[in-house]
Amino acid sequence: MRCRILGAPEQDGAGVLGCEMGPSALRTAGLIPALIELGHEVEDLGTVQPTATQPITHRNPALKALPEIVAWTAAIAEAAYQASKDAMPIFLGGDHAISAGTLSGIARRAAETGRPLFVLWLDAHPDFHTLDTTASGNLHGVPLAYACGLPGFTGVFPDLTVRVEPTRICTLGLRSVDAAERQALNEAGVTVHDMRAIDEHGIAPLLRAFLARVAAENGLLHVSLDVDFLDPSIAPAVGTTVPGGATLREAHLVMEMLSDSGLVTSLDLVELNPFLDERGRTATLMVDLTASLMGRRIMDRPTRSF
Ligand code: HAR
Ligand code: MN
Ligand code: MN
Repeated sequence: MRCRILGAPEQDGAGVLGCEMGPSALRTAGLIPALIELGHEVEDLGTVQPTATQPITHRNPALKALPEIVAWTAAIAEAAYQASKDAMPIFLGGDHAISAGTLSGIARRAAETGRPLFVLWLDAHPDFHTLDTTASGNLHGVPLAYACGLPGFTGVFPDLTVRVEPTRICTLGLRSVDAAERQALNEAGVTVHDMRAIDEHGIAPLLRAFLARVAAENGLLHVSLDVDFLDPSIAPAVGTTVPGGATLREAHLVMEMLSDSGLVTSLDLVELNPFLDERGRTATLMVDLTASLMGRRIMDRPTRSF
């Protein structure tokens, strides 16, 4: 597989500073050698530069760093569109607001291929606020809603060329959902597998059903992996830890099933805050999970299946 690495050191979307160092930490933890070791062709495109900021005012006084996030979104969307032409882009965040750009750029690319775009959102949070419903004003809480074309972004965020179809999104691992998000997720028809569902059914059948849908429709699959999908005991380097997250084994299983499916066409690694890490363990874990997604195995498997 040919991969393109893009650093997006955006940090103003999170309430805690430090995600700016995320791409460096992922590189330091050996992301690129790990991919090469697995036989992939890796092209490192370096760091996305945000466009110039313009003053923007908004009726929601809580919004933080709106001009900066808008500028990042425009630049990342264009970079994502370009990088996804003939390779698998891997976006190194940066806080989760980068996905406003990655998703909109990938959706534009997908539309040209004529194949439907599916999104797997691995996160404690759905990040499904609009600019009007967010109470914290931290814009890493809005990217999925923006990419789906929910109301209120028009004229503030960059216009969407193509929106992501909410019924083709599956969220896995949710355990911190605000009331407005809950309602919006239901109305939009997003598939939600919260932590309770994972506990009741196991993570594999839930993921398998989604992958079967993607395969049946010959879809493209964008995976967005937020560090806080993982339990804080194994992944402390994130500003928004939520107890009760995915275990090491659940997370690796997800990655291995994704790899076996052969369906993943783009990837976000987001919310890593190296300032909060312990001797690089979270960065190292994110690299290990990426390696599993990209083909690393304990043992060969007799058949390729998910
Ligand atoms: N829903 C909360 C808010 O809007 C928390 C959002 C946290 N988002 C992330 N990315 N850390 O998932 O403020
Ligand atoms: Mn998130
Ligand atoms: Mn999160």
